Amino acid sequence: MTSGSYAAVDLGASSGRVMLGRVEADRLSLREVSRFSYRPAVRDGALRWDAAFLRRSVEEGLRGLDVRSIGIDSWAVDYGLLDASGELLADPVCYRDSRTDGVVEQVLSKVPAAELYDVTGIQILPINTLFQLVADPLAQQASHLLLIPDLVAYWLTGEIGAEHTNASTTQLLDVRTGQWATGLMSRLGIPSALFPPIRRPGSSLGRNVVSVGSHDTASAVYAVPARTDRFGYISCGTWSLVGVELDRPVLSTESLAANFTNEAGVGGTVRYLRNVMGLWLLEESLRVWDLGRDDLLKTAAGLPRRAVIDPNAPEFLPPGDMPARIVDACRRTGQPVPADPPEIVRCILDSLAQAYRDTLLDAQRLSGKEIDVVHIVGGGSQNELLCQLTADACRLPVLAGPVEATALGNLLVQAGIPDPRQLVAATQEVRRYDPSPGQPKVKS
Ligand code: LFR
Repeated sequence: MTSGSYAAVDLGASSGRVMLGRVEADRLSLREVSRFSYRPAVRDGALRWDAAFLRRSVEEGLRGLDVRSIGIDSWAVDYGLLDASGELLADPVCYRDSRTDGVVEQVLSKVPAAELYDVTGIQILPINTLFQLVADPLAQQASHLLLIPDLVAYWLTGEIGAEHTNASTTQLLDVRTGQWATGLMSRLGIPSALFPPIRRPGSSLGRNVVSVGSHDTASAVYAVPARTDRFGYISCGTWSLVGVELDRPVLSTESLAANFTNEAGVGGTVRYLRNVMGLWLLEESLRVWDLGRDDLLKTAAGLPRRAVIDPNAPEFLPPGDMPARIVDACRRTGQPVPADPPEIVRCILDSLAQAYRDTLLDAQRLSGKEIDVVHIVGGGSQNELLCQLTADACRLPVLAGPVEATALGNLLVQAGIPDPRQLVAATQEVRRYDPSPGQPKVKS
């Protein structure tokens, strides 16, 4: 390992940050040096990210930093298309855009789900790059496709490549070989020439940029402060990524039916998990209400559990009036209808906790890996009510923190720390939540 200062560029769904980290054999500290907010907006007929704003914000955030190297991570599946001269053809489209409506069915009529899963090991979600590309008219015109962190790395270095952990989320990577699934691409009319060579976390890109687990979830899982391998994790932000870490993928029919994914982790691990819609449900609701989050959470903590929705229902994916959609889902399923914002917040958190429990039970059943603790990392680890409800639902202790797992995982790869989880556990704040006494025993 190399002690020193490192920069982590961490781009989320609603804001990006440049973090400055100091890594030593027994110390790990982190400071935010710049934060910039953005939201995808409808332009030229689609919900798009503002590439020029992202580029400017990252470059300004990094200016003047004295660091050994820079690592970049972001959300998965979205991409920019470049022309032959290396210019973006258009602003990248956000995975929440409706262009993928109906595309899953269209693709599955050409390549059956079982085959798609056997080749890629990836859960079938309409957001996946594969479905976005089939719906993208520019795909036939472009010369290169770069996933968001690879696009930022290209702006900083001029190098093109596809980092492995994030490339796995496209559903166009062969889970066995770790290389692009070109046979699958040609059957779907996706030009394989778009895809640059795969690079692994830890490799150097030049100009001080080092390839990290560029999928934010891969970086977050790398920094889970687990002290044993019998743990489940919830990487909890806009999405909640819920699962276990494995040495090899699970590609069984049962696993496909349960829509579990085998995303690539740092260091050859497999992130066996399912996406749960996550704090998006809360964030979108808060945007409608314009009420204080802390007060709402405090009131919600004093309420009983009443209605529970399926957070993964497709109707919750697009932006818009989230409270109305939640109320409607409760009414349609014949449950008590939440009457005010605190009741809706309580419904969201109870629904997430139940989805976490179901997902962790499924992960154990399908993989054969047993867990006796649940780690919650990311922004959601600060939500005390959610952590307690998760401990109660899972009937397992929850260890919450670090909040900045993604940025830490990014730095730890750059520094080449031999035992990253041990360093995180020894240096970062982690809070424990035990299941409340007197709760009924969970049946799987
Ligand atoms: C989390 C995340 C998830 C991915 C979703 C969409 O930020 O990267 O892992 O499924 O965003 O990209």
